[in-house]
Amino acid sequence: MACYLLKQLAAWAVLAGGAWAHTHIHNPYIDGQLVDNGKCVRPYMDGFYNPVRGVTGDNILCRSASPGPENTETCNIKAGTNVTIEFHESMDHVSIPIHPTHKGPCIMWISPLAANGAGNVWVKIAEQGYNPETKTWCIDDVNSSGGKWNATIPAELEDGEYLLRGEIIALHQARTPGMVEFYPNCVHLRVTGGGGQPLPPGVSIPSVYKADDPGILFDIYTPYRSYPIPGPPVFKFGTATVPGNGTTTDKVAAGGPPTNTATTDTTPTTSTSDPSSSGGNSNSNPGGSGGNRNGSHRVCSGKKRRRRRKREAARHGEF
Ligand SMILES: *[C@@H]1O[C@H](CO)[C@@H](O)[C@H](O)[C@H]1NC(C)=O
Ligand SMILES: *[C@@H]1O[C@H](CO)[C@@H](O)[C@H](O)[C@H]1NC(C)=O
Ligand SMILES: *[C@@H]1O[C@H](CO)[C@@H](O)[C@H](O)[C@H]1NC(C)=O
Ligand SMILES: *[C@@H]1O[C@H](CO)[C@@H](O)[C@H](O)[C@H]1NC(C)=O
Ligand SMILES: *[C@@H]1O[C@H](CO)[C@@H](O)[C@H](O)[C@H]1NC(C)=O
Ligand SMILES: [Cu+2]
Repeated sequence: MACYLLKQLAAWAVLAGGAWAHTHIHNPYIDGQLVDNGKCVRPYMDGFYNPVRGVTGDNILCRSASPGPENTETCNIKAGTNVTIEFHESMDHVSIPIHPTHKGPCIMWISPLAANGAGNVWVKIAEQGYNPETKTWCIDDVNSSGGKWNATIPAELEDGEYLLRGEIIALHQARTPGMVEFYPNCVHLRVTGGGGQPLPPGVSIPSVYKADDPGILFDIYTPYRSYPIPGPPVFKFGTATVPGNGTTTDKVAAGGPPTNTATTDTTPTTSTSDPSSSGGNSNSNPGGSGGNRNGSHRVCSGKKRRRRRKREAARHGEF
């Protein structure tokens, strides 16, 4: 009861105090060059900065005004170079990127544009979670770099048009089921100069996320050593995940057939809850994930735990 009340207070405090404190991808940068005016980002939904709450929330794919590719330009990018996404609270690229109460991972996915985001098409190309050495989350880094976060377009990728989905997952209320916050936006990219290899089959979004994934139902106010980034590991050409076994990777012959069985796991329940999951190879964060929590953090009982939680919550500015 007390625990329930505390959770509710926390939720209300954040809702009341931080209604504006959300974020959106304002601009991409292609190989370091700013692409201004939201060009190549799918048109924003009304309330462009609002999160999508829970794994079944509306607009979780791209938070876009229309589900189709209309009204979006496609930006050229060379395979092997970086795409940078830039998060900001307001409709400009000078405002603060994201409120410091927000903690959580960042993920980038790509899929063939022709699929328009539907089906088992999404391949994870970058992720960054929690770094236990520095005790920082990807969101902290995003904020301190002015909102920017990078992924490298694989050099091996075949030329063509792709939909890039960049997302931040904010966990400040994620200990309450259904309250995790997704901040995705989608960018249209035309890859040139690539190595000719097609994307492997991917996962479907949002069904890759389950409400009780350890990285979705997560309590940042009880102590943690690690954080399991949800979804399959980052895909790298030349490696294949073993279906059904989370993040185990096998080398396949370098330059192997493009039809390799490099399937990202299409059975997300196993891939995301596998306790042996290492969280995969983060694109830019050596301590990005790893390990797993066994769910005990979800238990909400005991005076001591409640006091500690309250302290943690206060320190994190949740109240
Ligand atoms: C991201 O990529 C851009 C362009 O390549 C580069 O200028 C910037 O330093 C990169 N940032 C990080 C954190 O790697
Ligand atoms: C987030 O970024 C803003 C703007 O750069 C900065 O003023 C603020 O101190 C940062 N917050 C944290 C917690 O790093
Ligand atoms: C591209 O981004 C990655 C991180 O994703 C970074 O390690 C690398 O230095 C960046 N490359 C350039 C040329 O900035
Ligand atoms: C799954 O991974 C474990 C630990 O790495 C390994 O022992 C096991 O053989 C793998 N199972 C399959 C089906 O590949
Ligand atoms: C979960 O963690 C607790 C505390 O570390 C431990 O006592 C318990 O045995 C673990 N349970 C499982 C299923 O690993
Ligand atoms: Cu917010």
